[in-house]
Amino acid sequence: MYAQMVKTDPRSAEITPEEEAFQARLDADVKIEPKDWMPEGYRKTLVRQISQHAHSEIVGQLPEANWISRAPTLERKAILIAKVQDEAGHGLYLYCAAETLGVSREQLLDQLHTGKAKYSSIFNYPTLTWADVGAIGWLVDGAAIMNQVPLQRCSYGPYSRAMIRICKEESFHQRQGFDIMAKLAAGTAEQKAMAQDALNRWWWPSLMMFGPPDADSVHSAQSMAWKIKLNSNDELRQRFVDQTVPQARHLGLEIPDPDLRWNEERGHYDFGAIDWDEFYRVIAGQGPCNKERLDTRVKAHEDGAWYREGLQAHAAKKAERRRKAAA
Ligand code: BYC
Repeated sequence: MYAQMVKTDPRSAEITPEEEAFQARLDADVKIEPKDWMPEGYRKTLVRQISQHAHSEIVGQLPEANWISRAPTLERKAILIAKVQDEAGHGLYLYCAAETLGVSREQLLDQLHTGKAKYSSIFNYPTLTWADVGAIGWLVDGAAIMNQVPLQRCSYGPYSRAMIRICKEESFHQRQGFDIMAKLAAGTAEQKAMAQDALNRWWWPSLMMFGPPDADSVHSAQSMAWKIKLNSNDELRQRFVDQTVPQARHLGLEIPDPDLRWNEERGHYDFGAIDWDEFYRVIAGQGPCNKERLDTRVKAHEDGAWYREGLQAHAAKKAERRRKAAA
């Protein structure tokens, strides 16, 4: 379906003087701030991307949180708790960035809970063993960093600034995942097999995180012209493969792709075909864990209603006291 949609070059369409001035600011790398004029499409695209990103951080806590109670040592447990908490923080920075575009937190959450807004495909896969926590840190956070480092330079000020802190924390996450994999890969034959099995299951879904191939990407051309995206999906996917293959070799693990080979001419690894049918099934809600993830999220939101109400009542009381003191 996506492949059949027509992409237009935003610069070839007729543009108003306001739009022209806006594009000139983007071309000069001047950041756009919340109160600046912006085309409605720019605002909507940002809300879509930032909120999808925020939802991914929040839903992304679930597969790993599943292992907090079963982490193999106290140290691993403490590290994993810190990582999962970091993801909650990332969600909050990103919801705040989206809110600067005139959309409320309630609206954003409602879109997630009713299935209207997407979150990353990767979080619809199960975490079956402890090695999956390592593979998520190494591969999923690794892919996230590859995508998010350029976003620190994106054109929208609040989003680009949120990404700076997020990227710092994601690199710690990636290192902790690699460390888990390194320990397992250097352990007993059974531990090494567990690491290999996790790599086998997470490799292809990690490549899908970067989105559909450029030829089928609906939003890339416009988002790149607006500097909401700085690189194409395929470009970042290739960078990720090039960076990760030597890391797998260092671990003594094998990437589950018989077509993977170094291409001297291109200066990149060639890799096998991605199962895009699987990707579209997962983002359409038919992945292995979509229902479980959404049900868990909705239940957590409903269970937390009393707490949100309490916070609001407390804030209202404080404001009332301040008003009285000032009168
Ligand atoms: N999953 O035109 P395209 C993390 C959708 S990491 C689900 O190329 P775009 C974390 C896309 O939304 C993950 N849906 O889209 C890591 C669009 O559908 P709609 C979060 C996907 O936006 C570790 C359609 O496919 N990172 O948070 O130009 C621990 C066509 O695609 C996916 C971000 O969100 C996918 N993988 O490019 C915890 C980074 N890929 O919206 C947490 C910011 C595509 O028209 N986002 N779709 O219905 C981006 O950079 C871009 O949005 C993407 C997609 C590269 C993901």
